[in-house]
Amino acid sequence: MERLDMFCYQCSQTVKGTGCTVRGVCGKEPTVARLQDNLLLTTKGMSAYLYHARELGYTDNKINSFVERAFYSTFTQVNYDAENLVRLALEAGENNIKAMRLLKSAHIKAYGESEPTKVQTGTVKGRGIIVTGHGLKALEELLKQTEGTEINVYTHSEILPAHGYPGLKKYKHLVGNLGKAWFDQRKLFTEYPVAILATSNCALIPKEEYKDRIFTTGPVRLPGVKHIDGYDFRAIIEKSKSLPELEEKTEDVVLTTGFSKSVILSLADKLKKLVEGGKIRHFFLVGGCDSPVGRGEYYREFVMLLPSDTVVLTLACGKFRFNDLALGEIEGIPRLIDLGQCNDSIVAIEVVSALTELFEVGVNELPLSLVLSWTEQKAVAVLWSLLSLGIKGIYLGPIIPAWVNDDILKVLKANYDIRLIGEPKEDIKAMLA
Ligand code: FSO
Repeated sequence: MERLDMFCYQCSQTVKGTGCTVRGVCGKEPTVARLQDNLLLTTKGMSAYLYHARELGYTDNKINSFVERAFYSTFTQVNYDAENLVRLALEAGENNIKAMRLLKSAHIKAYGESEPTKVQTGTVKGRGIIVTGHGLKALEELLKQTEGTEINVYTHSEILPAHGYPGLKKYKHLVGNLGKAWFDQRKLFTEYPVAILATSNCALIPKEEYKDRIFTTGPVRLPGVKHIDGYDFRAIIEKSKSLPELEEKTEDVVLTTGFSKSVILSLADKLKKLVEGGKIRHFFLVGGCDSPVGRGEYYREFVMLLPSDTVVLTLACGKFRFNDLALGEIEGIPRLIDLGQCNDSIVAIEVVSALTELFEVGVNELPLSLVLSWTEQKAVAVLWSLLSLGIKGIYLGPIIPAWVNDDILKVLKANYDIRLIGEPKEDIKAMLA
């Protein structure tokens, strides 16, 4: 029987070989197909935020009905209209703002508003569980169930901002953070012989070395890995107890996370004075999803080269490229401000909107530049949110998003002045000019 090598969902044809060669043959222009891909990615990103909000009991039917419409618009032979697909992407961006707001408010209602918190890296003596992903609800349930067991809980990657929430930091056995962005996990999880809980996307297929001590929950499934339905974590706690203790080995790097909208707004008058007095020249929002491909080190070089009269706001796992740097302060204002997870882009949006009021200028006249990384998954939803707000001149990298072809790039450049990252030094010069 002939093997089905690939099914093209754009044209409903099966294709032999490793790549689709028929795009365009079905009557859809490749650009239309790519805009459909973009809409799929954007809606997928938004769905992740909706999932975590629903876990905490919050949902919004208007956003859900948009998600249905957006997915339906990516059906075979339903929408060939490139302009309409761009409009849908902008609408997805607007809905993603609502989804992020829903999730932020769910997090605040459940755990209080986060506060700047120092997070130790390295290990403390005792048994441990590493939690990776974005799922605060899963982390909370694990913290409750491990209380008094002498098991220490560590965050990894995007769940680092959990340390800032009063309702989570109250657990003394939430002891620190291990590792950086999501793609170091195969090395990290091999290095630390403890149990691991994966709570969301960005879980990698495990190595044999730790396959028997990693567990998944929520939407995550990994081949040959035990899955925990609901929030009964007895199996992972038992596993952790059967594993050796970690040695006391704290590292020198102490991370700071948990800057909330309220904290930033409480600094508004001071920020205004510092900007007007020439002490703060420019703000940068540097963040997004970290990519193992392309020139990811650009973001570290970029932040390191910034002049000392600038402030960096950051969020999502892209910050692990540089959040160990000691950038110091400008008259009490930290030069590196971690706003949280990728969904906390809503905090960045609200802070930017507050800055426009504070300085009485439009968003594109603010002394602010945005430098985003890897706009393929949730970050693509965030990108369209920013574009839907009319923000121009955003820098993208470290690779061109996969859904962008030359025609789409032309439109993004013409309508939104989208730029691609180049050399950090030259980019900084252009942004400050
Ligand atoms: Fe990073 Fe992953 Fe959260 Fe993304 S851990 S890469 S799609 O999830 O958004 O920042």
